[in-house]
Amino acid sequence: MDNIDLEYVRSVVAKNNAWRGSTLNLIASENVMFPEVSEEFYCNDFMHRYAEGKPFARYYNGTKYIDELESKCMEYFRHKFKCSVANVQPISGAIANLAVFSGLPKGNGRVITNSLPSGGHITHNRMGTITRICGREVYNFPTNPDNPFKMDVDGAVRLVEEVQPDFIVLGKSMFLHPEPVREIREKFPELTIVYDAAHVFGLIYGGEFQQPFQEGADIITASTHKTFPGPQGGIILIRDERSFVKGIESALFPGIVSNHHLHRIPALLAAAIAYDTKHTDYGKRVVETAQKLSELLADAGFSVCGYDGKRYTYTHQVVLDVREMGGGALVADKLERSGIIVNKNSLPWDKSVINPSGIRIGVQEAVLRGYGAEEIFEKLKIALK
Ligand code: DSN
Repeated sequence: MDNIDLEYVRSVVAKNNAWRGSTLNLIASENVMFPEVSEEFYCNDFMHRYAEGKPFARYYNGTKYIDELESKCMEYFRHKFKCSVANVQPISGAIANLAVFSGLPKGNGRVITNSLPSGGHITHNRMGTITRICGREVYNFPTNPDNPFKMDVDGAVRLVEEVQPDFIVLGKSMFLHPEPVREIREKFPELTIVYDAAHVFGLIYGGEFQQPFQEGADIITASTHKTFPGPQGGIILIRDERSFVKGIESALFPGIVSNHHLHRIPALLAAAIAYDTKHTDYGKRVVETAQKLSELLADAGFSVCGYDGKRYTYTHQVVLDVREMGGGALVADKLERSGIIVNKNSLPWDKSVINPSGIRIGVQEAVLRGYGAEEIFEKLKIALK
C-alpha cells in the first residue's frame, strides 16, 4: 500500500496536534497533563518494559527502577488519601472498575448503581463490565423527582433494604453534585460502598469536592487523567486492610492486566507532586470556573441543568439541555465546526442515546490552558447562535 507510509502517519499525527491544539476542548473526561509532567517522565525506557506482579516481587528481571518508583507512587497516594491500599496498576478507570467488580465477594450477586441516563458510567450498567463480564445483577438508584440529576436518598435507602446488594457503586460520568455517601453509610454500617471517582478525582485530590473515605466509602476507583491532570490510567484506593483486598488485587493481576504500562507510573507520581507543589489551587479554579460558567449560561437564557437552589454544579461539569436547539448530537457537531469540542449526553428523561437531550461541558482542560469562565462563555455563546 504505497499511500500508507511513515510520512502519512507523521502527517496525520501533526494535523491532529495542530487541530486539537487550536480547538477549545470541553470534553469532561479528558485533560492534558500538568506542564511539569514533561516527556522525560512519560516517554522513556519504561514504555518498552514488562514488570508483572508487585514491586520487588516481579516475574521479570530488569525491574529495579520501576520497583522503586512504583512503590514510591503507591506510598504517595496512600499517604495523601490516608488509606491502606493504593494500587496504580489499572491501565484505565474501566480496568480499575473491572478489578473491583469482579474481585469483591459474590453473595446474592446483586449490586446497585446509578443508571446511564442519570449519569452512571457504562461499566456500572448491565451492557457493560459489571453484568457482561462480572455477572452481577444491576439495580439502579432512583432519582430525585425535583432534581433528577441527584439521587432520591430515601428511595435509595429503601432499595438497599429491599435488594440487600453485595455492594453499591456511587459516582458517575455526568456528575454535578456530591453523592450521598454519608447518608447511606449512616443507615448501613456494614454495606460495601464503592465510589467511582473517575471524573472528580482531581477535585477530591485538591480538597474541592466531597471526601469519600471520610464520609464512609470503602473503595475508590478512578482514572488519573480527567480532573487529575496525569497520564491516562487508573487507580484503586482501599481505605482499610479488609478481607476483600486480596480478591480485588488478584482480580487485577493475574486476572486482568499482565503488563501495566510502566511509563505511566513516573508520570503519575510527577503529576501528584506537581499538584501538591505547583498547582495547589487547580481544583478550586476548576470548580469556580464551572460554577461561574453555569451562571453566565443560565443568565443568557440557556437551559442549564442540575440547579439545587444554590448552584448548578459542584464539579468541573456544566450540563445543558439543548432539546430546543435540535438535540445533543446536532449541537455537539455544530460546536465542533466552530472549534469547540464537547460531547452529546443523555439526560435523565432520555430513552435514546443517538440524539440525546443534552451536551456535557467540562472546564478542567480549559482552566489548565489559562481560560476563564467569561472567555469560555463568549466562545460558546457565539458558536451556539
Ligand atoms: N465514557 C467516559 C466519559 O465519561 O466521558 C469515561 O470513561
